[in-house]
Amino acid sequence: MRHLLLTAATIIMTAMPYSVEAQNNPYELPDPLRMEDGRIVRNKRQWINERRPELMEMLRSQMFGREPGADVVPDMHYTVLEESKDAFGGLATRKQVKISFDKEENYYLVLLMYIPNDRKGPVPAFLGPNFKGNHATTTDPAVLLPTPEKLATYAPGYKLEDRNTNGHRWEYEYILKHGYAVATFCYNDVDPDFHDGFHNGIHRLIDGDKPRDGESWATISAWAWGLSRCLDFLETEKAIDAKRVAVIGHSRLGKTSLWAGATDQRFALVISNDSGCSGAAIARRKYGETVEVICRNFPHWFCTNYTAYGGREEKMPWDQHELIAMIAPRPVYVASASEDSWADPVGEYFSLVGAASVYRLFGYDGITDTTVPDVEHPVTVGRMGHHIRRGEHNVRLYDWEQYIRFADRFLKR
Ligand code: GTR
Repeated sequence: MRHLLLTAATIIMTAMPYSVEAQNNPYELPDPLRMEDGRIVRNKRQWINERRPELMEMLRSQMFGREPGADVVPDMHYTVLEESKDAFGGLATRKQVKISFDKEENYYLVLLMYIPNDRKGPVPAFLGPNFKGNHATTTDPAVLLPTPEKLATYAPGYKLEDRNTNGHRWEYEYILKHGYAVATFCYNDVDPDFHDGFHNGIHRLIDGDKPRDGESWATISAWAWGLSRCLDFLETEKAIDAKRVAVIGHSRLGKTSLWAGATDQRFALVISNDSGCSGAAIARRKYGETVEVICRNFPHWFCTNYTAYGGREEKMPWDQHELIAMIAPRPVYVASASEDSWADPVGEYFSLVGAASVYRLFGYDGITDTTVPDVEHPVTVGRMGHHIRRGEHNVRLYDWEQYIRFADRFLKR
């Protein structure tokens, strides 16, 4: 157990189970309920109509950039590439759908879905991007490989992974047996994960050679946009209840799932797995990865205005608890791993605590305990969930067990 001293809004760390380094950086978190003009938000109507739009504007203009809507791809269409009822020995229907963003199908992602066959009516689902291709999430030999043309658009030197290299992150059979569908696509399909000045991926189709500025959307926001387009598709998929879709992502894709949950309120539940810096972790703690480091190493992830906060986190007019607050009143789950100090598990926990006042406005309890829970002591309070898995930066069965337990409370009929 760790103990924290909480004085006004200042949090000082006093004990450190996750790292040998002391974290002696006192900081003051912005109050999510304080408007820019100093007024305090008193009720949910004020939050919805005034404060939330103000914060969204801040996050768009200063961090993720301004994402377009669905209207920029009027020719979006869907093609079923493959469908079979025999996945995992008959446990599920596998469906692979090409979601094309243009008429010529030069820009597309392939959504892999597994839907439990044992169902009465539409089922809830988990939707999340993957890193290495759909085929890398499973042993299932029927999962299509990316075409050589598609592969050539990914980062230079990107190799076709063997099947199942990331299978441990996608516990399909476990998820399906619990009554959920699951849908995934390779994030490179939407925007390849390297910095090329935004000439490739969905940016090329939507922005062409349009000049960019400090607020132009970047890659995380493109991935989140892709998640919303998948949800558009799921709204047409009869076997899945699009009103009960949990968006999930790990690490950079956990940052993405949080932003997708913020920008698209159709997502019924949001899960951040080890999202760390610029995801769930409080930036002002400057613990593990910092804003400066992330902007230097991954200049394509955020809008360029964000770089101004590198080394000046205390000057940020927001902090990451306010990204969590954007999800309110929908259920949110933040997970960490005990060895993942780069992602700052303590800071990830405190963003939940910092967002609790917003959930309160809606009449829901949140996590408010200022003692960080022990490793593998999951906590659910009201519409917030949290755990710290023992081990490394990853997604494991333990994580899925907690996500399903949490989702069962909100997405099951
Ligand atoms: C790291 C990066 C993190 C995290 C991680 C990942 O290199 O510093 O912010 O996103 O990659 O996505 O696995």
